[in-house]
Amino acid sequence: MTHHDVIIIGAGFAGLYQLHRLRGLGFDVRVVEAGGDVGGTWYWNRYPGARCDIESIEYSYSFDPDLEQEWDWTERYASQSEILAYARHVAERYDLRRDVVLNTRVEALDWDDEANRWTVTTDDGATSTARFVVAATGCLSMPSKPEFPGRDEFRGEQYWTSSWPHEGVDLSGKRVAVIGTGSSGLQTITAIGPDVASMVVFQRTPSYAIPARNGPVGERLREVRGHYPEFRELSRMAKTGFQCGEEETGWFVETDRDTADRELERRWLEGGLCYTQTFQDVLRDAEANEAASEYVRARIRQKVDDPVTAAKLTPTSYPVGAKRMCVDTGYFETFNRDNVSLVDINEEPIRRITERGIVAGDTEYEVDVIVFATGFDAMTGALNAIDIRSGGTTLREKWATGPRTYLGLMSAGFPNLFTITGPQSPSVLSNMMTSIEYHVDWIANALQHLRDHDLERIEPDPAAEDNWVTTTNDVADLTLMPRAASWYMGANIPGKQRVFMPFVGGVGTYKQYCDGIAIAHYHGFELT
Ligand code: NA7
Repeated sequence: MTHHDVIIIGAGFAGLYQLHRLRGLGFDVRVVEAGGDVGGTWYWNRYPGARCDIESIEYSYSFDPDLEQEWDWTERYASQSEILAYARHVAERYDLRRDVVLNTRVEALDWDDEANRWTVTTDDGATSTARFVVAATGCLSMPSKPEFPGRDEFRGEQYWTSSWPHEGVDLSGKRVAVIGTGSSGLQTITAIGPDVASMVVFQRTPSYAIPARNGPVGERLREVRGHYPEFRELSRMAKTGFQCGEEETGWFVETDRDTADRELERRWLEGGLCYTQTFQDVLRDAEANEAASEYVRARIRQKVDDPVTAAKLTPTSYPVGAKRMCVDTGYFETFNRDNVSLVDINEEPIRRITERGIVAGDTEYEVDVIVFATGFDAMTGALNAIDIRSGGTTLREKWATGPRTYLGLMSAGFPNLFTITGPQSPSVLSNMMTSIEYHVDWIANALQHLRDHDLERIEPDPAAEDNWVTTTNDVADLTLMPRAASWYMGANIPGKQRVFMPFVGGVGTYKQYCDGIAIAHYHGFELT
């Protein structure tokens, strides 16, 4: 049985950087990755049109100024293939692959309270031990595959956006059904619309989508490269871990209506996820939110020719931003095509899948291909898939009524186990790159501190954890975010406890909090 100082689970952007940082500090580290290559999310999600919706100048590592200068992004929003190429480049450039074991899934973690170490079991039957484990397992990495009766009978092809075939799929000239209209569904639908013979989209909840206004990044990249350190510092202190010109942002309630409308239009024309930052109170005040929501609804109605289809595509049941917003490049216009139609499954529920297609309401929709874009068991899914045991209990049992963590970094009773972008940290409400780098650095500093002080164990004090859980819930309740049945709430997974999982207080605030705790000798943690 091999022993390491640290075993990292996952070789996405979090795992790769954690390896680099800890190796630099002289730790003996091994990364275990289920996929056939590095890249995490960007390794698996290769469906047509897959693209990041955070700008490439922000969605990139900041830890090495040379890397920032040498990697050329081509577009404002990078495509999946470009981001995967970047992950591979990083793996090569820092010689990371020699410590990464691919095609191997971690199945169990067992804490030995005497020896202060974890036993890690993988799906090849092997076990190894480590003083520390870092779960870099991702927030949207455990696909949700809802059961549709009769699915096995379907004679055509079936694909999940979350595990798209690597050899690619030729959909041209085929009759295609797409189930799901979140970010993945939107991108797929927009990309394949012109190629397929016909497409029927099955929608449960319409999405708010803001135009991407994608294009070459050119001049902007050159400009930012001239002052990247200052640029990154602003992103680290921003609410979402990327910049939305927050310093200029006012409050809707203090703004006259004409000015407010002009501001919404400005943000709409700028494009992208900064839209909900138009005013400080969009995600907090119902009136401010309604103005922002209504602005998007009006734009959707303008884009879609058929009023009935437009009405179905227009979200009215929840506030903009309370579910993950989408960024689109012609999604709504796709429904103006003659070969594309929409089924609202609230009106026509999916009854079953047959050998020929999908029966919804009283109609059988005959298709050659079904694409499932049904999302993920977010934030806790990948962690709960591992049998994590300590002191006679499992993390899954502990989290049965919702995740409990201190700072989203550790969970009491599970010593020496860190979670990068874990629940109750800003994670999915932020630029993942900013949040990942922050957690990686925080964890690296903590391990260095332990080593320097001859300590071998760290875990949260249960009282500190209780306070953090209360704080995250209280902060969420100050916003409109819990007012939608979203995957932030676990609402997309039948039977999952509904509790708002990410920390909504902002990336900059969170950083100050965690920095302060580290400086105060890891206040709220027990170090032994
Ligand atoms: P999402 O955003 O969770 O979208 C999944 C979609 O699938 C969403 O429209 C769901 O409707 C729909 N869905 C889920 N289950 C069903 C069933 N059983 N029947 C019909 N429709 C269903 O996942 P994505 O992969 O699109 O995006 C994930 C993240 O990637 C995204 O937020 C960005 O961070 C990038 P619902 O809304 O739950 O009613």
